[in-house]
Amino acid sequence: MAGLIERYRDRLPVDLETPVISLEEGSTPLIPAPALSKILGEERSVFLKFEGLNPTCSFKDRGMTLAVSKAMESECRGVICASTGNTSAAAAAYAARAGVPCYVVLPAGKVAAGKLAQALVHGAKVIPIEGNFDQALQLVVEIAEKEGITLVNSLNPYRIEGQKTVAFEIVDALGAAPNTHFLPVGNAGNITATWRGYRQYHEEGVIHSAPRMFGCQAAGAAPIVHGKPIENPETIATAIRIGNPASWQGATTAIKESEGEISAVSDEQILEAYAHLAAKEGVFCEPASAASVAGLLARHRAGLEICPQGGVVVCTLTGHGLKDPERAIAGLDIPPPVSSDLDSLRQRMGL
Ligand code: AN7
Repeated sequence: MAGLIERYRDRLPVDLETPVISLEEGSTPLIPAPALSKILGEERSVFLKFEGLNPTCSFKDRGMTLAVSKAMESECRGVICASTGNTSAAAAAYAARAGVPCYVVLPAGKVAAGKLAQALVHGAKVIPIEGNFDQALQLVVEIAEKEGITLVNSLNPYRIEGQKTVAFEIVDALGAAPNTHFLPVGNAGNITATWRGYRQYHEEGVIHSAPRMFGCQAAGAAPIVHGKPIENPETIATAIRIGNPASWQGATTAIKESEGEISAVSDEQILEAYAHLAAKEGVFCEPASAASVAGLLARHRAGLEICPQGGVVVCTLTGHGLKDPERAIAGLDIPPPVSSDLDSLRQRMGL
């Protein structure tokens, strides 16, 4: 399957001169979630758009293929981003592919191991700071401007343009828009982009209705819910540990236009959804991704309307569970070995 620039070329700001830097991103599966569908009942269907199956294992590849391709169209000294981890992994991979230097500025000690490994392996210059994501973003915006290095955070408009293709794929797979779409919100680029994709298909007449958009922030990092920036955001979902989202306005527009909502989910609710997805649906996503399903379950439990009887709900699972192996095994016991004979094995198997 070709990458998303080739597949959606007519709907993206590229022309035949644009060098395409692609790892064949997108075309991620829309996986039915029967256990969640059963919880909602009344023949509602829940689907998981599993963005963890992109080349660097998160949705960030969609924006990065376009941002780096456009950067290569003009003179490019290198690319830079601040990141809670996934943007840096994608930037590092696409920069490696393009053959340009990549600088990533990260909150020290707050990036999951898999993401840090990716940035390092792809040869990015990794710069941890004694500060959080919001401070890192301020710094990179300033240095990108002063040094003429291309910023590839979602302030770069091509990031959002690339990421809107997730909505195209969902509609292309379902043959219509879903009724409702849940997704995690950190810097709010993805909710902005996903809504833009639905709107574009709507304006083009590909779909005749658009879904209600439900954004889910972690309770300790929920500036949009509270209506003010959070100075010291905290959550176990480190990917969305963001206190002052760059695309705040885009998120509020998406919610208003789609008659959706932004809500906060606790770390406990996130971990419950994370465990449900792994144990009941067979899908392993990272904690931040599970915020979408946590938001769905919270809304269901509160008895609030999700979609009509027989309706369709999509939850974006933004990143792969293997990004954060420490979180995955936290609180679990790794069993000690048994001796290598059948009796010991049988005993351990509980037979
Ligand atoms: C798995 O990598 O901000 O609301 O620097 O990695 O578009 O920010 C990551 C964000 C959700 C939130 N799920 O998306 C970064 C970064 C995962 C993420 C989000 C992120 P936005």
